Amino acid sequence: MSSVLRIALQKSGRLSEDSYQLFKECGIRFDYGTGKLKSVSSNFPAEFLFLRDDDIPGYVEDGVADLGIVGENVAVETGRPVQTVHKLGFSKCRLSIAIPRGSDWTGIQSLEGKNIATSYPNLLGNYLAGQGVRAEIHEISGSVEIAPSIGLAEAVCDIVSSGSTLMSNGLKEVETIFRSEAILISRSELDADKQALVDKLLFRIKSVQAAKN
Ligand code: PRT
Ligand code: ZN
Repeated sequence: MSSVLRIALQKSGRLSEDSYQLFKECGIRFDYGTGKLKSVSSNFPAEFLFLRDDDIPGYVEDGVADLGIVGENVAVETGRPVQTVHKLGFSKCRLSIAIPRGSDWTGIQSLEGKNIATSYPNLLGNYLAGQGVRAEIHEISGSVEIAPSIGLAEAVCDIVSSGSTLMSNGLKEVETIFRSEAILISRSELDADKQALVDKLLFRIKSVQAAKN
């Protein structure tokens, strides 16, 4: 039986459009946005799965998918042993610490003994440990930036792009702990047929990127 690559993409969110566009520019056709969870390409041996971004590293690790596109922030936070095949250059953002505009900041030590709200407890915990700062990390899954105004935390650690969400919540960005962009990830061991397909895909991706530079 000939091999088919299974590729996991974010169903709907900040990675989706650019991910779909990338395959389109690589000349790989498939239907998306139909509400279906799966789509087979009509002109490349690939099948696409549409998932929540947080689930993609796990599906790639477990072999449900061979490849996936996620933000580096999600790949690192989930800690799954997957390989970064290629950086894709879109969905760029940073993970930063922010505090209320009027609060004092003399450096990362200012967080000692403080409460910090975040959806990235592992990335933040590792960063603080590396800096020798002890703080209480409160994991919340969404609307992190309202935590200080409701008295839940003195600081937040959240994804920032333009900075306008922080600003409109009365917060100032004081330290960037991680920079991220979309990446193509793969399962650590692929058989020779699938690896050949990944190499073919990668060649097309690099050509598309080269044409833009
Ligand atoms: O539903 P699903 O779980 O699949 O999606 P999601 O809601 O978890 O993720 P989504 O679509 O919001 O983001 C997917 C990925 O895009 C993230 O993991 C990042 O790698 C990347 N990315 C790029 C961003 C942003 N920019 C971004 N601005 N992810 C989130 N934001 C949010 C941030 O959390 C904050 O609420 O946007 C707000 C800040 O934006 P600015 O422009 O106001 O600074
Ligand atoms: Zn998500």
